[in-house]
Amino acid sequence: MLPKFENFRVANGIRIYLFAIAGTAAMGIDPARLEMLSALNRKVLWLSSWTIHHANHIRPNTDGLKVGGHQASSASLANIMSALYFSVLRPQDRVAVKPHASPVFHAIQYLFGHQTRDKLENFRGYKGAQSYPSRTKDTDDVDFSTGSVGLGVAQTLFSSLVQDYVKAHGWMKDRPEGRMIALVGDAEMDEGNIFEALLEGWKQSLRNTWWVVDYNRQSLDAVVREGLWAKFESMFRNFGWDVVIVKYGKLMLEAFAEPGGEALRRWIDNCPNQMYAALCFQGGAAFRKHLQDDIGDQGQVSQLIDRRSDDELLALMSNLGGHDMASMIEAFEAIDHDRPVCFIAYTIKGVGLPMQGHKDNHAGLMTVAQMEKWRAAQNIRPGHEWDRFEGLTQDPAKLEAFLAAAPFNQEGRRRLTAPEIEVPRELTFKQSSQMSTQQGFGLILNELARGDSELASRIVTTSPDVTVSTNLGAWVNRRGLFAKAENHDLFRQEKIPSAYTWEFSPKGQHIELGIAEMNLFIMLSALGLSHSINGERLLPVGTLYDPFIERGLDALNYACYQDARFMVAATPSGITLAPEGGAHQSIATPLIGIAQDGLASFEPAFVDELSVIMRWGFQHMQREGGEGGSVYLRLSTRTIEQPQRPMGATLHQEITEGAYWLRKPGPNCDIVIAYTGAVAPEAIEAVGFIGESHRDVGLLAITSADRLHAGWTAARKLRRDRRGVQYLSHIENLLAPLSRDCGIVTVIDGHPATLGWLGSVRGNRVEALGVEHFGQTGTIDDLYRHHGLDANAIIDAAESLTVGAPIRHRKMAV
Ligand SMILES: Cc1ncc(C[n+]2csc(CCOP(=O)(O)OP(=O)(O)O)c2C)c(N)n1
Ligand SMILES: [Mg+2]
Repeated sequence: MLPKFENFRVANGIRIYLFAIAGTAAMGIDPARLEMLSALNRKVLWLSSWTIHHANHIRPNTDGLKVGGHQASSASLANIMSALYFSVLRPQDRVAVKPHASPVFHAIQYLFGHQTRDKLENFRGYKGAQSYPSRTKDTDDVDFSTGSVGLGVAQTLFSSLVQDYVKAHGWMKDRPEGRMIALVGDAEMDEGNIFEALLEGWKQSLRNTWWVVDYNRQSLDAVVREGLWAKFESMFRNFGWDVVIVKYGKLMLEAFAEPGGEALRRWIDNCPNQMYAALCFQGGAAFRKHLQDDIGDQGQVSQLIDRRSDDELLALMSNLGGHDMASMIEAFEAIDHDRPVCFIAYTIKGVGLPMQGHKDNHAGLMTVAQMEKWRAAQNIRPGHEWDRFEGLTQDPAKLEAFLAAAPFNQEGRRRLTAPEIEVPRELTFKQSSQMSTQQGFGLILNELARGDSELASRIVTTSPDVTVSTNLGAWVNRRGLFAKAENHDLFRQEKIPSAYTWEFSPKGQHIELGIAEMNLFIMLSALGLSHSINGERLLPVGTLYDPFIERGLDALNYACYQDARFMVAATPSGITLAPEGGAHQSIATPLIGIAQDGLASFEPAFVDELSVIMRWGFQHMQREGGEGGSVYLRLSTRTIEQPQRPMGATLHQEITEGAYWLRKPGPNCDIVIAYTGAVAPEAIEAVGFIGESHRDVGLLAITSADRLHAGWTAARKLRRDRRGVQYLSHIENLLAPLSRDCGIVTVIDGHPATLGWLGSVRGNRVEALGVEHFGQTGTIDDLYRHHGLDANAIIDAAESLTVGAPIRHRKMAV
């Protein structure tokens, strides 16, 4: 079915609709519906501007800081969002709102009755409506958090892929497929992660995704380059998207149909972005002058212009497609397929406000006088600014009924839930005496893949082209790769020997990504919200090389911010990946692990610890609210001797709380070695030498500096908040038997500050060993010696802490 647009052009076989038809009747949009939508749009524009104004000019300011908010960016999207939320969106659709249009979102929810006046009055204040839409902090059903531009956009794409995954696995049941929609700033499109996502979407046959570009041709600093739309258009088409350009509104189209209208259209098309923006700011008289100077000598155009007052002329020239309700509704409703669509909607930043079009309007605020004038113009009585329908001429009962009938609202709140998936009592693996944690990770997943637990059926693995090198191969061999269509491993069919079977099918449980760590984390973010978006729980496990966490860090932070639940195994890590060299060696990641909110970080030394941590992790990923979160496993390729030991409940608990005594300190302990991860053999060896002269030396195995530190700070806060409470954290309990004189040497293949804080727990002196400088290639021995992580470095550090009690034994060079 063709949309009833008046005009389109065909480029490479794709219809690009340029403008809406003049006159609503011909479009088939019920005029009464249009009237309601236009009225609500006016209200949304008012409420979003007023919310920001109130926060900046009316609410008492106690710290002198500008509160801020983006009136111009909000105005730019008010009409498009009104069209979507009040009419086009269905309950199953999910939206990522341009971050700085947050006030528009909250205004819409306020009109729906899902947002309180209190929160709007407290916009950007403590526990008020958030500056940028937040799934976790806002209370009005934000579908996807946004804030760091670009990430929310990509999230919609991956969320659509996840929906396809859920459907292919037979879990959608009767739920209709939703559209994943991003409202995108035109300058937001500069973010590279969007392009990375586009390519991945193409590879994975993306469907059900709409991106609506708010094409106001302004960024934060300036007016954007000419012709950007054409780059967008060809790029999106190149990736298999349909492109719909909504450039002119109804008033414009009517004018174009008048004698001389074609010349006006040509003038608009050729007007440079800066000039158009400047004229929008200056107003009707300025437009008249420029039009007359440029095309006023053509009789019919002059008459066309002269027939309009300055205000009418400004209204005409501001009537770009994105600000025209009928045009936007028509453009959205014309889509009758599930191909991805990019809408490029022409808009004016700050439309309808005094700062419209001004190049400096990004953070601009209306003055009190401007707001007063605007308020009066809209018949809004002082003291009634928050009244939902104040100043509208429509019957409030009809507006109320229209809102109640909006399709978006028909199924109530939008957060779905999913039951918890049972985690087996133990995650087993094939033991051997020498192993690395990375190898153990692969073995544990392999064992899960062999079984038929519900847990295994809900695990989805994903990796940015490092599936094999992070030991996911065995899992993938058994569980297959996910694709909407089957695709067999040709090497296998041709009987060419290979350790890996690369079979794609709709039932596969591994999503192979291209090399883009941003995509990995946004994919994990989308998979990790499936319980809430699709009502079906997935337990995503992603793998990458540890140093490249930093490449995807903002996306990791974003995923945690919106409370997505996933497990990430980062391997290999540190300088222990020795021959791989400096740029592959991660120094800062343990500190990221400590500092990243929503992420419990672990660095086990032994595979039995890892299996306990993974089991705990799968439960942690499913716990409600602040109790749960995501899990980061920092692993290693270093093969080390594995302990053969019984694992009782206490040890299980200690491992997940972050530490246990591998060798308990004796009564006269004056030195403790506390180690994390792959340096365990050096720590054990050093303790052996030290023990020759210091019999009571203790060896503390730290499986999670993050959990230990978090427990310690939480306990102190608890004691401060509730005086008299005697609660001690795990690390305080562990260190309690030590005397103040006991020194602690900490050692980790990562930044020494990760464990350096241990000395503050009970006032023990600390020597913190670790890596502070970019490394180089070499053997593990070479590099541990170079960075001071070897047994002798640990012994030297211990000696510096023991007063008058030298450590006589050292490891001999081999
Ligand atoms: C990753 C990131 N970098 C920078 C910013 C700061 N910032 C917020 S909005 C913006 C400009 C956005 O322009 P555009 O996308 O065109 O939106 P408009 O305000 O024009 O609607 C910038 C640079 C941010 N929020 N996130
Ligand atoms: Mg812009």
